[in-house]
Amino acid sequence: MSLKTWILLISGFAIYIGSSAKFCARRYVNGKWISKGDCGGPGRISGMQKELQLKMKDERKKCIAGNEWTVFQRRVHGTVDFYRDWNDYKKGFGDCDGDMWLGLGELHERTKKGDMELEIKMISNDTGIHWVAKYSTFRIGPGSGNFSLHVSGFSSSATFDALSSLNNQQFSTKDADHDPNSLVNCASKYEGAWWYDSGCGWSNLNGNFNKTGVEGFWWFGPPLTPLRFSEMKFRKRL
Ligand SMILES: [Ca+2]
Repeated sequence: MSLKTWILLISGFAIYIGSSAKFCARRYVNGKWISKGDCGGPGRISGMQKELQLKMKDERKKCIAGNEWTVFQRRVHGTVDFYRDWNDYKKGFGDCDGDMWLGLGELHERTKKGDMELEIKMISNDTGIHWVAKYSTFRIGPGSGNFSLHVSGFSSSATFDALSSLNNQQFSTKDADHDPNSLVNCASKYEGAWWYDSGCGWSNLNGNFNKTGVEGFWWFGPPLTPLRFSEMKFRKRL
């Protein structure tokens, strides 16, 4: 590895030392790059950012913004396939700037102390109305319990609580049916991956982005409402 291309990643920081020993440090915070030092022309920065994004995507670190909100699910463009298997949902996938799922393993590690709160932003596909659903406690259990959902303390001025009824349910994917309905694989039937209950639930935020029925991407508002956007995030409870 030459000095010219040396990039060091330490806790989300990137340090670049060019051929003329110029110093450049960048950090990815809340969806933006923050620079310090002489980061040179746009061409060089573009290349550096691209390499950084690839490295940090692997480590899922670029989705994590210190003590602020950590986004763990986003549907915005519909360009990423969410009808995936258990291993993908465990590891995470997508692009932190766009459609993404952080990963169940990371979710458990970062919420296991039980001191997190949850916020879900949604936009109705039919009306364009924005909804925010808040939960004062949020925790994801360990892999040994199939990453069960633990959520309570709902509040919202506009929409129905379509998640608390799924409290204590295990996560299911099309190849890993952990829902309590012995007759149906809810993840397969509804083309998603979620904490489905015996009736397959009141929300399906990892459902098919391009469908509008129960196999689609929806939240029970009420009624069952197709969405064009969702973003799920958590932070330490204030
Ligand atoms: Ca089942």
